[in-house]
Amino acid sequence: MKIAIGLPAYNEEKNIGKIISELQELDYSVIVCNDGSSDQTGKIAEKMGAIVINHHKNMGYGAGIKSLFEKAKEMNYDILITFDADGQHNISDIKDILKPLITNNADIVIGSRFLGEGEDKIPKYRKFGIKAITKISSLSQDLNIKDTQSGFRGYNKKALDEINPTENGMGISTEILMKASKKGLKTIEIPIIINYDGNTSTHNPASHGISVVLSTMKFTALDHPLKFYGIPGLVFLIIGLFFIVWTLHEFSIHRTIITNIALIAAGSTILGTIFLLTSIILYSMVSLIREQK
Ligand SMILES: Nc1nc2c(ncn2[C@@H]2O[C@H](COP(=O)(O)OP(=O)(O)O)[C@@H](O)[C@H]2O)c(=O)[nH]1
Ligand SMILES: [Mg+2]
Repeated sequence: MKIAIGLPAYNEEKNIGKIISELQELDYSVIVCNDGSSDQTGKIAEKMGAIVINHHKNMGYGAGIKSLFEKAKEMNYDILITFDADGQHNISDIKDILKPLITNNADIVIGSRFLGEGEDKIPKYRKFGIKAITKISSLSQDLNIKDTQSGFRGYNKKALDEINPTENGMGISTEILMKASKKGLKTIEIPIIINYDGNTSTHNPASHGISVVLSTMKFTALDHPLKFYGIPGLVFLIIGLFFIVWTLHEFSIHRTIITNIALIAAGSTILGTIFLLTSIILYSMVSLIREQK
């Protein structure tokens, strides 16, 4: 069985050398996606004999994962493990992620920070953030996964072939799980322990959160356009109608138009119409595209 460890890396010259050498000692193939780093990350990885994909500019965590997926498929690996290049993940946990994939008990294995004793090691504010993001990403689909944002994951060939991720940002972690759930792939979580010493985060938690919320909304809208845009559209139209009737009523009695009420009537009707049209257009487009596939 061909196994690759994929490291998404952005300015990780401090840690990447040590991680690659430890992985190589265990005979793993290492693929590094050097995502437009301004430091020596790419040079170090190449020198050490890792397979290196260089992005000419920084494109984001998701773009890095996409490149790792593509490389693993192109080189015919049976399993791809994604592993952070900042030293937060423990190499000794890799064998636990591999086991269910090798024995064919899962298509995707997530190293979860919220199972077992790992949870106590996470700083409080990070824990709150990760849990909030996980809640949001579970809202639209019944993912039932405790740590949707973990970057320590294993994918078998089936998962690599059937999931086609598109997000360039942090939203990719949720996107992959949503797509896996739709395709009926089996995803399981196993406990891991994360190190939180030193500088362990490139992006601030707020931008991470916003990126996940936006991409969850996007994929939910594409999945259920009628519900996502149609229902708010109808609500706005009903509100609009109510205010139109009110405006007419006032006019018939006092012969004046009350500006505020008339404005709400017009605004709500316009918004409702836009939402409804969007839902219908999007629904037709998505149906057409699905048919073509
Ligand atoms: N390809 C790519 N990798 C990134 C980017 N930002 C961070 N990473 C890598 O993704 C991994 C996790 O990033 P990190 O910022 O530590 O995330 P956190 O620990 O979840 O806050 C590390 O290996 C980083 O080098 C990026 O813009 N592009
Ligand atoms: Mg980190």
